Amino acid sequence: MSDSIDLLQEARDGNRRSLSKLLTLVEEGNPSPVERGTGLSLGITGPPGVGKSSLIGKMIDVWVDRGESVAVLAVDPSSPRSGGALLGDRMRMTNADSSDLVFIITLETRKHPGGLMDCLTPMVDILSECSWENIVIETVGAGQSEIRVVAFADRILLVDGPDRGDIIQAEKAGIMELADLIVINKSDLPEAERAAKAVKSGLSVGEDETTPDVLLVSAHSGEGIEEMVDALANTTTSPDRERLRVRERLISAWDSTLLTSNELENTLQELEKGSITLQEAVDCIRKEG
Ligand SMILES: Nc1nc2c(ncn2[C@@H]2O[C@H](COP(=O)(O)OP(=O)(O)OP(=O)(O)O)[C@@H](O)[C@H]2O)c(=O)[nH]1
Ligand SMILES: [Mg+2]
Repeated sequence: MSDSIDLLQEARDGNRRSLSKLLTLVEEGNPSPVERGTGLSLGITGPPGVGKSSLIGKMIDVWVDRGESVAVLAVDPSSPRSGGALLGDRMRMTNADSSDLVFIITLETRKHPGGLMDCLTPMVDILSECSWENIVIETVGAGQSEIRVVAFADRILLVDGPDRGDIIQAEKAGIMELADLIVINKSDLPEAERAAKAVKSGLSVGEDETTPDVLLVSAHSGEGIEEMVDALANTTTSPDRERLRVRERLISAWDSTLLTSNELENTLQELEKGSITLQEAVDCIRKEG
């Protein structure tokens, strides 16, 4: 712990190596020297290939131009169409001045069989404690596991593409209900406008002041990016969405308890043999937890 307190002190003073080291320690399951803070994070999610990483690159430009710092926690930036490489290129491109304002960390879910819940929140709090102004959590894809990850963010941006299939995927996964703002990227493509209209009309059932806005943006042309950044700064969440997020976080904690239980192996074997029922298995793991 004394190590991490020293690292925190150095990280607060702007030492990026110490910050990286501290974040790695926490990612590996060591206790964080920062108490649960007020660190606010923005979760960015959406189906693969819709342009999340490209958009984050553009958002970084806007923040850096405004003199604001940004830290990105990229979760699983290893998909075939991943923007991990894009962000990497970006880092190489930025000049020394502006890259002082940018910090990118990658996290791999496969290293965290119990889920990311134990490290994500403490990492956000450390970044916030070290004065990182914008903290972004980027996920790949729009399935259940991505929902679990973005649910730890305080605001959620859903990025979708003009492709009907992508939008259906996000709808099916239930991400629409969690999003505080929805953007349709690739507005330079002809189908984007129609896609935005379709999403809007889907949302307008039961519309009220908490219904998220739908904006058209293009990471390629830059259209709508500043507006998106401003909209994110001003967006509020709704009690319904907050409830959904808390629910997902609880499910993550529940999963984590199950998956990291010492009784897991035993219980699986017993289940396989048919010597206990599923309910008995659950009871056994609950007792152990
Ligand atoms: N036409 C067009 N293409 C775009 C735009 N933004 C991104 N793309 C392209 O879409 C592809 C995917 O972009 P990424 O930024 O990697 O998308 P992603 O959502 O991060 O992808 P994953 O990380 O794999 O989920 C790339 O070929 C981009 O060049 C845009 O505004 N317009
Ligand atoms: Mg990406």
